[in-house]
Amino acid sequence: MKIGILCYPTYGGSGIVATELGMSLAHKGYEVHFISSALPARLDITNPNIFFHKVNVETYPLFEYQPYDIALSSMIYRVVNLYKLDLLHAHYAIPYAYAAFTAKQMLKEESRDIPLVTTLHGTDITLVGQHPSYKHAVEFSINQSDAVTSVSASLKADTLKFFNIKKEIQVITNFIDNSDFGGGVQTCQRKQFAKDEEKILIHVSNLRPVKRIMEVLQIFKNVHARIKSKLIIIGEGPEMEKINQFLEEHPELIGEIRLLGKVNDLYRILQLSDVFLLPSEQESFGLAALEAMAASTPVISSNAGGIPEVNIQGETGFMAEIGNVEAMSNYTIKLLSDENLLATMKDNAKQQAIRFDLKNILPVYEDMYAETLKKF
Ligand code: GMT
Repeated sequence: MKIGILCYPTYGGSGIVATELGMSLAHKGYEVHFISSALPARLDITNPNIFFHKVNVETYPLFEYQPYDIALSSMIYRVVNLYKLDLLHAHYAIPYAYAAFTAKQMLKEESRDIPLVTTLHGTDITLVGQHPSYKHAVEFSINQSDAVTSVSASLKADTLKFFNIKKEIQVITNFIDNSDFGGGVQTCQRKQFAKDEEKILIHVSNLRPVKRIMEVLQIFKNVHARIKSKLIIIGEGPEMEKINQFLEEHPELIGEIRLLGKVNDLYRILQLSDVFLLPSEQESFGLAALEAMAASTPVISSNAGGIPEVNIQGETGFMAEIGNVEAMSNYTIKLLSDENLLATMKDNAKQQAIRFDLKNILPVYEDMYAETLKKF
């Protein structure tokens, strides 16, 4: 089967899921064509079954804004024609499902068509997709798709609540390839970040307001007052300025907080960590939390959206109401001051990641593709 994957190339969760899925399909022998504005961050382009098609947006003096969506739908149409694709899989409703619908219309002009699967990832439904500028286009794109999946039961419920959806939505949860998380931790690596007696707290995100980064810092401040510890923050984004402001107001914490930006060997650093902080305001699933669990790192989080489907209260970590910094701080202190509890939760976190292993989820995607093609 030849599959076209439409996704964001950046470090955001939807792009990561799309890339990991595409690479796994390619390893199984599918021909996978990525259509995106840049090479997706984790894409291994050396696999002969993987193709990348960059969407080029021509500039023109008349354009106040570059019409990316038009360039995208034209590229989808061209790739479907050139490589004789069997199925399109859009990750994130806008612009991908919307542009794919337009490409399908172009094909229909020539009495052809291609099935479109749309996977809803989160903010396309709960945040940006709610905006009046996009809402009707999101609803339309979902209803025009031939199959629709969502990454959690919570996101499915939100989609049905916020939009008038006429299509069945199948929940196919996000997944993790646990084989990427092998190997023991070498002390020298840990020593690069903390002394032996210190615990390591970590947060990984694209530092958008929805991640509530100030709460990550406040939790760390509370924990640090009680437990010898360091905080590692991985990622880049608009809230970075707030982190700098916090450090200006708390110069005593400057040496205690490491800002690593975007890193490629994320797994290695997760494996060194003792607890992952995720106080998000919204989180359809929380792939970052699952990645932490795959590295045997328990999670202290809010209970937003789909997080309770991933982080099990008192088992793989602890959850508190969104914004309850005190509870999240106390849970972190409780976890880090009890070595037995920490060891148990590290094991439990790994077991939870194994439940979400790629080998369990990939066949569900394959069945869904086969079923979609059959019905088309
Ligand atoms: O917010 C992000 O981290 C990026 C965003 C995206 O769509 O790229 O992530 C969403 O999709 C991820 C993959 O399915 C989910 O794990 C995240 O929970 C979800 N983010 C939100 O809902 C805020």
